[in-house]
Amino acid sequence: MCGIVGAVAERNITAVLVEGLKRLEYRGYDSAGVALLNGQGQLERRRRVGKVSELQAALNDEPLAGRLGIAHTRWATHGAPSERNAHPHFSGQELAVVHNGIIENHEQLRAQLKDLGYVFSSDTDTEVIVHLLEHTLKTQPDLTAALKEAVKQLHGAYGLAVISAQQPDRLLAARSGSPLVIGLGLGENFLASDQLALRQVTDRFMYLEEGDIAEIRRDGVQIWDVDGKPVQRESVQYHEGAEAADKGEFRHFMLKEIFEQPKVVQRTLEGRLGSNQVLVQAFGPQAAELFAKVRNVQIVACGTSYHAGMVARYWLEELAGIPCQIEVASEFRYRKVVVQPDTLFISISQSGETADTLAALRNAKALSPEQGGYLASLAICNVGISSLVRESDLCLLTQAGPEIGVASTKAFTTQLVALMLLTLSLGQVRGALDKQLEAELVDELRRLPTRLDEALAMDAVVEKISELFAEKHHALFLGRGAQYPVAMEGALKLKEISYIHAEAYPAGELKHGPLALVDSDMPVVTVAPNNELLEKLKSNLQEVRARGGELIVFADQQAGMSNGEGTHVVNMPHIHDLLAPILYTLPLQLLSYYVAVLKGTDVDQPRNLAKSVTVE
Ligand code: HGA
Repeated sequence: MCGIVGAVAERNITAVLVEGLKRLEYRGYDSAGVALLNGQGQLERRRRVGKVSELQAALNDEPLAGRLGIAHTRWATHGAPSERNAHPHFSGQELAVVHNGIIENHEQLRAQLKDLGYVFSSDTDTEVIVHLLEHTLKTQPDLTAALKEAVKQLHGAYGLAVISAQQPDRLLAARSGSPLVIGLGLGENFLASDQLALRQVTDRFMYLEEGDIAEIRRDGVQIWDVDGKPVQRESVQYHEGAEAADKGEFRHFMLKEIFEQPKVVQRTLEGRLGSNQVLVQAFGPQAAELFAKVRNVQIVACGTSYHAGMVARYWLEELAGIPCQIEVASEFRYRKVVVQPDTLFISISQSGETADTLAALRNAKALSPEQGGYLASLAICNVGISSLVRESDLCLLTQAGPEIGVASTKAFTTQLVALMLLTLSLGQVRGALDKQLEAELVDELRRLPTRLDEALAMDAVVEKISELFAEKHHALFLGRGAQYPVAMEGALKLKEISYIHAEAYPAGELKHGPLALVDSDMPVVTVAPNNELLEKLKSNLQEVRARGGELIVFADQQAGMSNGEGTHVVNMPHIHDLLAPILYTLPLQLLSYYVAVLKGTDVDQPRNLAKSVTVE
């Protein structure tokens, strides 16, 4: 994924920019570039396809030096990976821009700007921004004021860094849907899409918020909010290891990672939502063309990722109208499979190094078209430089950040978010998805981090309920529809970290066998959003109560369920039914966590398990 670095200083900043790009390499990219204002007051740039090391080599051959500059690693969405499409993009010799995100109305703006005489030298959506800014400067000569004016015309997502030969004292930034952070130095200041890129130069950061525009000078920073009002953003001191390697205020990594979910879900959505629709290009420049051809989907994954894929099957068939099959990778890889024509192969893995999933992908790719090969492969993964991502045709990276706890939590919910984005993209491109429903879901996705915060606020209630499991050896988890895989994930979490034997069933299956197990020693956990299956689920729960089973029900506020003898109801925030699997996962994670703490197990490193399963 794209990365941005910028700097304004009194020293030559070429090395700072290149080092920043190197630190962003893990995100995955296809080309890199840098532009600086040189000692003669001219903008100069170097761009290369491939790794930052290629750019570095180009800079060794033809050095650049300057005190104001911007740099970028590009992961193409509009226009092939090539030197002419690599950022920074120029308008004339005066103005340079780097951009993360997608400009949805780029075609319309391109046509207007061409009519005005602007000549385009790339196929990117980004180039419209730099010409639009130059055009705005004709009536509004102040660069900051012109940027404020110009961004009003952009639809879509952007994180922008801008420099001008006319205004050598400032680096400008604009954020809408794609993150940016300012790094505060002594007599010099920096900008990046991720603070990781700037840790070698500073430990003080200021995070831009949605709609912010910033003017960054050597001796200060000025920020305007979405309404154009001057604002102060808090500056935060970074402590080494404050992110991944430190549990902070939390007792275990797992609990820390559970509580990180609103933030990482937000990050996974960033740059991928347009005003009313999902930005299909976020899957890559060929995605729309390819998605239009997809007639079937095959998902392959292991463990928690497999459960994410199971939820996606409900979504893909309901929203995109695409038949979907899912299988665990360790089975799929050793089976002779019959491939339906035009099937998209999707692999899901946190690390991207899961041995079985990787082998399944390689088998799938080895099938020739005559043998009924797959249309293309797509990876949903948390690690940009992983084998799975490198070997797949397309990828969508989850932005969960490093996950230390062996039991996966934030990786799962961000996979669900990525799979919902994929479903909406496929539905949109194939014309199978109602536009109003898509707009509604995009809106709900934007609110999702807040809903997740509300669910986490029920922490103490869930902790209390966990006491019911202290002496138990078995538990049943029930769900219906897309909540069935959520119940499976809940059971897996409980098994993994508390070593309590737990099984998940579709609630309607209860009477076909597992009901025989139900007695007062068998707690039954149920997820009950307020959907059309609720009444059926309620009947299933009566069947449990009639046998003396103790019920723990996570139910929608509007589901009309209340506490009773042997029934413990936790009221969940109301959410769109299609997104409920993401929300209802959280209390099940918390439940497992607190049960494990009560049992005194090694929560972060449960016995016999490893984080990245790189063996068969
Ligand atoms: N749309 C721009 C930037 C792509 C991006 O942000 N990728 O993560 C381009 O294609 O150059």
